[in-house]
Amino acid sequence: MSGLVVTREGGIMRITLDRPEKLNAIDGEVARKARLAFEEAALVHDVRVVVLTGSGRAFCAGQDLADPAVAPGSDLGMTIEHFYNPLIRAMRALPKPIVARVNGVAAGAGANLAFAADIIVAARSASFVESFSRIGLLPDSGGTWMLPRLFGYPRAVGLAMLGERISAEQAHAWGAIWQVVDDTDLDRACDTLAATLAQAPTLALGAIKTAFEASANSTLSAALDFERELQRRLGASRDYREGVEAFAAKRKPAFEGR
Ligand code: LHQ
Repeated sequence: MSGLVVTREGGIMRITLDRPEKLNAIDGEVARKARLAFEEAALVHDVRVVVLTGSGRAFCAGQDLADPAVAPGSDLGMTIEHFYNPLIRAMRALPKPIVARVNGVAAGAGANLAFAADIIVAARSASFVESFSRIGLLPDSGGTWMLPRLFGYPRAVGLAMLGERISAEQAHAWGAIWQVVDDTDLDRACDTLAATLAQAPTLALGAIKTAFEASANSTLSAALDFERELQRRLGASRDYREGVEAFAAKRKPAFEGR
């Protein structure tokens, strides 16, 4: 697929933004294909983790600013409604873990795509920039929701208003990403992580994601109720049975994601 490469192997779906000459800037078509890939990941049992990354020196430079669809005066709301919002919704609704392998700069919607993943691993040379305010926009693709949660209000509003680029190390020091690794270790770190997640009890991981999402706007009491219902379902899963049996037998569990 032009602009996007999707592969599947060993329980892992890899989605690679692939327009390196434009730092993997995306347009509506690439966003649509990425959304379809996440929807496919939700439906296919054999996919137990998704790794999102970019080819070349960048992760993603956000919307392709040369795309006529976003020329000044055009209806940006339409582009967002048709392409970006469905993509972010598909990522957050996927009941399976998403690893962002941030191999280089992540700018604008590209940064917020990374932040919409569950586990963010960045190369030491990578960076994040909420570049929207530099061109007279506000952070979209979930940025206004995600940034205060990941960074806390003071840093989120600073990032959004100033549009300054921060290093992967800074993002890690601020607690917004899982891990920063040397560039040469990025593949090893992400492959290990993806392999671990691909053998994890997928239903439980999906429930964690669903419950965290729901808790963002709920009371503790409502979260307790929700946990009860999700745990009830997980208690009936094959993986719970396997987990308990493996624990008793002092062996490694072989989870199937069922
Ligand atoms: C690009 C881009 C790019 C095209 C680099 N487009 N060519 C959603 C939908 C609706 C409305 C609007 O908004 C959105 C969401 C958004 O994402 S809005 C925000 C869009 N993104 C940006 O504003 C980021 C623009 N890019 C940059 O600030 C820099 O390029 C970064 C910080 C990403 C990287 O800087 P450098 O490493 O110095 O690289 P560079 O600037 O030299 O870029 C390399 C090439 O990539 C260059 O092309 P050229 O032909 O001169 O080599 C750039 O024009 C091209 N490029 N981003 N978004």
